[in-house]
Amino acid sequence: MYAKLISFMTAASLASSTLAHGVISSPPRRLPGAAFEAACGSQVYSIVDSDQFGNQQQEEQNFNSETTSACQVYLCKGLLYADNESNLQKFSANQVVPIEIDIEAPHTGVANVSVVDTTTNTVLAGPLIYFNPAYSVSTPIPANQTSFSVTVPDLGSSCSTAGVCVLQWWWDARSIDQTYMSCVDFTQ
Ligand SMILES: [Cu+2]
Repeated sequence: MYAKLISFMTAASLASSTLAHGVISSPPRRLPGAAFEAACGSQVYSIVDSDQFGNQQQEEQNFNSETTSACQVYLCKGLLYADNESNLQKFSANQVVPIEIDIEAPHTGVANVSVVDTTTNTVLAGPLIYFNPAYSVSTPIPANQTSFSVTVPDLGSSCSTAGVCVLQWWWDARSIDQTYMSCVDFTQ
């Protein structure tokens, strides 16, 4: 009886550490597609396509001979603008952008949103917002960590070309070595 209960609990806790976790639900985020599959391989593609809430480490653990150097999972989880041209947003200087985060399972960590130049994987502006602790397991998640706004600054000409700039939500739970990213393509 006890053994059965314990094995059930172990299975449940294993499931919660491998099941997933968080994405931007609005504005439209980068999704997996053919370009991502070509860069990262079919196995990594299947993992992300079947569960978009997953973390970057899970992708790395599934790198194989199909995975190319173009698979940069530390940036937008490796998802690519080429698969997401129809999701491109336009944000003017100082536009206030509402962001919704869908958290499927919390993990205590830190999180932020920044403007990232995807051609160099450098932060152009931000963090525009920062949470510490973020999405804690020890308290209810504050509403302003899943529904908030950021102000996109004047980026000059840095983000005038489609596919260069993203708003990247980045959530890092060091305690369990899981990192989540979700990106919104935009021009200004
Ligand atoms: Cu998780």
